[in-house]
Amino acid sequence: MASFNRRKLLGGLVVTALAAATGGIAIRSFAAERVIPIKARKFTYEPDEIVLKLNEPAILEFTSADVVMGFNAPDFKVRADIIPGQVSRVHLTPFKTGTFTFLCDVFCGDGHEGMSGTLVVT
Ligand SMILES: [Cu+2]
Repeated sequence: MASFNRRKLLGGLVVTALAAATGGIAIRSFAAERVIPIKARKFTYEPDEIVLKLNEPAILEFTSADVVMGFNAPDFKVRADIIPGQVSRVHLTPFKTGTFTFLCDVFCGDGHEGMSGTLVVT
């Protein structure tokens, strides 16, 4: 009887420790992800310069002011469709520093070719 109670107690401790560990990780990653709202409109992004920190997770939150647009940052192999009435989220943890170009990769009208922005990772 005594050994049974002991096992039960230990089992309970393991479960509690696991819950605390996973809960802790979830809270930390949530807090660390900086959310950056970006509005796309013909033929620009607002802001058109995004500054991120190396190895710091960020969520880019895109909305469109008019038509369907795209976001493509080839240096980090991330892209998204930006659809009016929706929020498009791109998770990006920059793994290199520098100044990079992102661009619209969905034809959105005359001026589309020049629709780009700058991603600065410090
Ligand atoms: Cu475009």
